[in-house]
Amino acid sequence: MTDAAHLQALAIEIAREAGELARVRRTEGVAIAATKSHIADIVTEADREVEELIRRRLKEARPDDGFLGEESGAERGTSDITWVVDPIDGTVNYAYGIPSYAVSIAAVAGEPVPEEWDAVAGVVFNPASGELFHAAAGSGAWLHDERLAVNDQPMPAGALLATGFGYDPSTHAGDLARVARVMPLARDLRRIGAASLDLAFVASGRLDGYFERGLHPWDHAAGALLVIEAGGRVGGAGDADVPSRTMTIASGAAIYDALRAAALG
Ligand code: LIP
Repeated sequence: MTDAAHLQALAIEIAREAGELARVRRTEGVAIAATKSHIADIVTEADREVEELIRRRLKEARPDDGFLGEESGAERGTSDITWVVDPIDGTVNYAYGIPSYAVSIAAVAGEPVPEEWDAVAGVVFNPASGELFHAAAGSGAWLHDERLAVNDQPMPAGALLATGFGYDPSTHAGDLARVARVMPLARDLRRIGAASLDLAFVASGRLDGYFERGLHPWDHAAGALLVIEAGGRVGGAGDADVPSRTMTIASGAAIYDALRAAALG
């Protein structure tokens, strides 16, 4: 088994265990543990408990690897691999009981920053739907055992796009202005509330494209690999054209340049 395949298999195993914990905690009732960047930016007790489980299982399996998690921060490893983890992406959906949230686990090689890393394996698991999206670099993107491909067909009615809005209300005017710039490309817009699922849906052809400002590395690390392995493009702003806090863009090649130009304004 290649390193990428091995890392993918480990991520799948851990994501399933972590996702089941998140699902059970949801049935027991969700407690808000704290707020972070803004009063709307919540973290639940389950977020913290699920990330602790993921971090513990990864340390048991691969003690020399690094870790970058939404809730417990960063730890440099001595191997070339860093695990980039969002324990419950779509936290507000999770807190409200909307069944669109996911455990997102990615293994990256190199410097643990999006501009530098090479994604090696990624898993996005929605415990509410049971859907597990996964990819290993060079081996395609999959939903269980179904091979995925982005939509690159002509879109005479326009593209089905998704986006998201930040927790800070002061960013909403800019986000809505961006939507206004992008809408001429769109047949309709979806707001799913979990970046990892938005990206998984682009990879699976359920969306034609996705754009969002303000994402963290753990929001897009696994989902971006899914899109690339499904034949799509992922990028952002600036010359490096990689996902960043400034912008994340994902689609098939047919609409990528137009979507990026409209989203960046
Ligand atoms: C969320 C993203 C979503 C975005 C939210 C939030 P979280 O991540 O997945 O796309 O619109 O503002 O950033 O906070 O649920 O891990």
